Amino acid sequence: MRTLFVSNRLPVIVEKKAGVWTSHTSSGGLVTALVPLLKRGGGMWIGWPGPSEAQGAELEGVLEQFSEQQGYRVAAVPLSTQDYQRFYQGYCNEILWPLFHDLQSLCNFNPDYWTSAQKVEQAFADVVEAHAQPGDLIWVQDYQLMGLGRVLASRGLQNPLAFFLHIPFPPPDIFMKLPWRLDVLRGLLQYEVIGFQTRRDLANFADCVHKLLPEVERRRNPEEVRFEYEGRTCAAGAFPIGIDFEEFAEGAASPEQDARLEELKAIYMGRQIILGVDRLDYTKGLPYRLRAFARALEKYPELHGRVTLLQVVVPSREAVPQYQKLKAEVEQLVAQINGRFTQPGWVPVHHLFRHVERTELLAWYRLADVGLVTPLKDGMNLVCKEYCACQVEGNGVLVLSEFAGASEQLGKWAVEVNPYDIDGVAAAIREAVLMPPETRRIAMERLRANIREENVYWWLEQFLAECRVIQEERTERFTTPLAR
Ligand code: GDG
Repeated sequence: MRTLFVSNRLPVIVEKKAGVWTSHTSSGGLVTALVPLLKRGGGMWIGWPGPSEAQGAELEGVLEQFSEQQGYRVAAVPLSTQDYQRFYQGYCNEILWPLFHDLQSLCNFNPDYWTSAQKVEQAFADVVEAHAQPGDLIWVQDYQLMGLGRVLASRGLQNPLAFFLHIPFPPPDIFMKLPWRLDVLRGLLQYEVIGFQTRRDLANFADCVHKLLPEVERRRNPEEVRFEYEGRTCAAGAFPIGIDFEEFAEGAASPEQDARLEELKAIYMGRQIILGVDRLDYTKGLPYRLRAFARALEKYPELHGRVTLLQVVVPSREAVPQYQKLKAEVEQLVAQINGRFTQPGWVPVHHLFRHVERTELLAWYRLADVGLVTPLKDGMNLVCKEYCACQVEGNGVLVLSEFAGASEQLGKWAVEVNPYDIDGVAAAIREAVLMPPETRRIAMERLRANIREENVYWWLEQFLAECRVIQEERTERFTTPLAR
């Protein structure tokens, strides 16, 4: 089955270098996993090419060149500046993102954003329609394009439609705040397969359908929930996304990394490194984490001089005021902690506000004695999986929020925390730092085995297998009466 993969952003960065338009692929586990599928099946990736200045024929030329270089085709959905602002920055980042992470007080339910979202969905549908061939699987990615299934179905497109949500799905009392809740739910039910990251999200979705659309029939099986709506069947399941484990593990164990590790160890002089790596985002729980670290230093003086918190914060969504406020709050907390606890030769928090090169990131993942991953809510969280994959010596301890999707798979071998519980996270930091080597080794071995097995290729295969099952059932339903 050929796949048309649709996401808000294309995996391509278009830029002008020395007066010439160039393009290169944006890296990431999802791209790595999907590219072989696209190359093999002759599929295509459809999405917005990002805020580049290239337009019309010029843009098409760059993307044509990109398609030839990469061995799979891409097609662009152009968006005007106003659509970008109202749809992406507004509807996606000021409404869906906070609401789906249970932070409804941060939402700005501006009705113009919704109007814009519908316009953008039509623009995506135009491009999908122009490229879809009969039988192609149309696989839509993430919350930005939840409504695309509805538009495609209303245009009479007969292709199988699938959707994967990378972020959490909220429980009914939060989802109900969305003024367009019925449109969104009805839209999702147009997909034949919906993938969520966890059973928690699947259960929340099923509860929302039950509460808001009681007429929809549903059947709960152990692994999935089936909904019957307007003559269509929608199968929803939990498909936790993984990483390319081998790529991280091998990258972290390379000879260059051995050398870099020695350098870093010399710099940190035997101190335990507690590592945090996050996009600047209020869902990642940075202020709570910093307060918990301060609390740990306050309550457990034995940690003084013995630990360093290395916190990488990657700039993100800088145009949104809440993100500017968060940046200032993080900087203030870091300054307060360092001002209060620094001693000659020891600065407790090393804070980097920038994107870090991948090779350096792998070195830090390998070096760190503790991976501190405490989002307030997260669809999955890949950082915790990458950290464990890079723990080639197997000595690290994962401290993990119970509200990260990853806790369903990894929680039992991590030190689990409620990220809002400052005393609890402080105690977990101490527990992790003081954990005996044998206990660390056993837990890290189990974590790594799970992440190696349930990797990004496993995720892809599970999801596509479900799509094939649903397709076969659909074909049977349509052909059986004729056969009789
Ligand atoms: C969404 C969902 C879900 C970070 N800093 C640097 C850097 N990174 C890379 C990490 C990791 C990625 O960014 C972050 O992934 P997360 O999963 O933690 O978070 P989101 O970006 O919010 O992703 C999330 C995910 O989709 C997948 O379904 O897990 O829940 O919110 O890969 O390595 N990479 C480099 N330098 C950095 O400084 N090179």
